Formats: sequence, structure tokens, C-alpha cells
Amino acid sequence: MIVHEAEPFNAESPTEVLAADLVTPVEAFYSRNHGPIPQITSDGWQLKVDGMVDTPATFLLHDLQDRFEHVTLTATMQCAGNRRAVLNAVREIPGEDLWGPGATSTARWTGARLRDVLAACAPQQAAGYVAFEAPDVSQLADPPQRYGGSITLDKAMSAEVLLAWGMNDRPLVAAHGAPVRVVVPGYIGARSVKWVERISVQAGPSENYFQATAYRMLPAEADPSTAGPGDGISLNAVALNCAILSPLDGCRVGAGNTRVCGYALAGDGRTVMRVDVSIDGGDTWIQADLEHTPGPWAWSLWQVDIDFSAGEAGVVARAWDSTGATHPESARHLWNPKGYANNSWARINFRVA
Ligand SMILES: Nc1nc2c(c(=O)[nH]1)N[C@H]1C(S)=C(S)[C@@H](COP(=O)(O)O)O[C@H]1N2
Ligand SMILES: [Mo]
Repeated sequence: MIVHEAEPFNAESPTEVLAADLVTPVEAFYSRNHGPIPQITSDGWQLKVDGMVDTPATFLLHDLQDRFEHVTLTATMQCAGNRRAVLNAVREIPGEDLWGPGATSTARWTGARLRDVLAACAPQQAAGYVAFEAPDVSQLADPPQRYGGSITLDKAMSAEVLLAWGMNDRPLVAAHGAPVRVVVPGYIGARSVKWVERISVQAGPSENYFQATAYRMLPAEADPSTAGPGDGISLNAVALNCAILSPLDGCRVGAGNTRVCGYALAGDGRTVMRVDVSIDGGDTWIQADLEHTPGPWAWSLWQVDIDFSAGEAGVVARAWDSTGATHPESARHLWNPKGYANNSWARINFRVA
């Protein structure tokens, strides 16, 4: 892992591990925390569902496992701060981890559908949101508070949102939310609340700091230290993005054929249809070979072999999704004070011997 912070623990996946498999090994799966990682045993855990429901309920782990259908799906998790380092090179982003392209990983998640659990509690007609609360207290929040967030009731009732207890066919580990976490495929990682212990059905979004104040797209000239609840645009569905995993920016390669590879991720429910690579800054493009993960919720890995001549070389890459959309060329035009959602073209420069 590439560790950005020891406490709270924040580490990204090494590029070579991401490139090696569609599913990321648990021990290399990126880890994003806003407070200390709680150690919660299955026996010591319960989930309370309350708010605008006709039948509030409390579930133990075996209730979830015994009463609801088990679902396994492959989904990519991506932090809104993924590729922030590129934005920081445009203009400094103080106080935030400078993530490279490895604040993204893919797992096979197993759990119960959130919608089945909610249905058992009978959400009321007027409800619009589902809020999640975890026990980890973050000193980074203002004021310090437990981690939380919310999604719309619509998304919560969609088939892909899980209360997951399994990751890559093993029980969840503490760092990734054991015994149970929310997995919201297609949304920024921040909504996939780990160690979830309370789900509240409500009329409006969560007032938690990490929903109301953080993870919002502020205007470029806003001062994040004075931004308050409701400022900026709430980030939810993840944006179409891609990254180059090999070769590494600034490295040296031998002359001749070099394999360029990376990942591409489409937003909420969309599919990556094509990845273009250019060695002339985007004047002409070559199509990469795509390897799709089964199902619509995970990334695609791509690769292309290119014959580079000796000297300075540069590669840019961009993805296209199933709506025919692609993503912006320049990080300069995406810069925002918290450094979120950098989905500019992937770009590396290296030397060919
Ligand atoms: N309880 C809790 N859940 C959390 C967080 C957290 O700090 N506490 N971080 C969120 C963020 S910002 C991301 S990107 C993902 C990361 O999940 P991972 O650490 O399993 O990769 O968890 C989300 N869920
Ligand atoms: Mo995140």
C-alpha cells in the first residue's frame, strides 16, 4: 500500500496490484478513514432501522443472514479524492491527502439488499432519503462527530445497494467495515458507510458533516475553511474516469514495444464502451483492448501495446461511456478547493532509452 496517513489510516492501492486483476485483493484494497478503525465483533454488533418507517427494527448479523436473500456482486469503490494529486499540481490543495490513481479498488461484495431490509420496516410515503450512521468519531469534522452520510430512497431501493458482510468471498475485515458496511455501487465511496449501525429513513438528506459539508463540489474561488452545510454541489454518482497504471509517470522504459495499461470506470449504472489512447497529445487516437468485469458496477481494465521511439514520450487516455459521453481534457478546468472528482484525461510522461 502507498500510505498517505497512518492515523487515521489512509492508503492507496499500488498500481501494479490494481493492474494485475479485475478484483483487488483485500490486503491491497485502498483504505480511506476519517477516524480510528473500530474493532467490532459480530456478536457485539446490531443494526437499528428507524425514522419514517412503520415498523422500526433492530437486526443482528444472523438476522440479516437468515431473513434476507444473499447477493454477491462485483463493484468498484472510488473515493471522490481519487487522482487529487493531479489537481494539486494545478493549484495547491492544503490539508487533503494527495491521492494518485489508487484510491479505487474492486471487490466481490456479499450481503443482503438494503431494499429488502428497508421493505421489512415499511418506509413511509413521505420519506425521501436513507441516512447511515457509523460509530467512528472523526476529529476532522466540524464539530467532531461520528461518520455518516445518506442516499436518496430511490437509490436505496435499487437492487445493487447492499448491506455487505463479505468481501472477496471472506468475512469483511475491520478496515473495510466489519461486521457490516453499506456498499453503494456507482456512487462515490463516501456513501458506502463502514461499520454501519443505524439506518434512518427520513424526509431530507443526512445532516452529518460528511454529507452536508464535506464531499461537496465548491466553486473554484470558495474558501473551504468557511464553507458551511449546504454549500456547493453534493457529490453522489461517480463521474466517468480513467487512469494509466503502467508505465509509471516519470519512469524509464526500454526502446520498442511497451504495454500501456490502466482502468476505466463509468458512472452510476453506465458502462465503459471504449478507451482511446494517444501518443501525440490527443491529435490522433488508438483504441485500447478492454477487459470487462461482469456486471455494470465495476471498472474495466484496458491495455494497448505501443512502439515508442527513443526520447521523451507522453501518453494520454480517455474513456467513453454507454451514453456516448467522454471526460474533460484538462485538470486545470476541473480544479476545486477540496480536490474532488478529478476525471481529466489520464496523462503520463516517461523516457524511452
Ligand atoms: N464509517 C465510515 N465509513 C466510511 C468512511 C469513514 O471514514 N468511516 N470513509 C468513506 C470513504 S470517503 C470512502 S472512499 C470509503 C472507503 O472504503 P474502504 O476504506 O473500504 O476502501 O469508505 C467510506 N465509508
Ligand atoms: Mo472517499
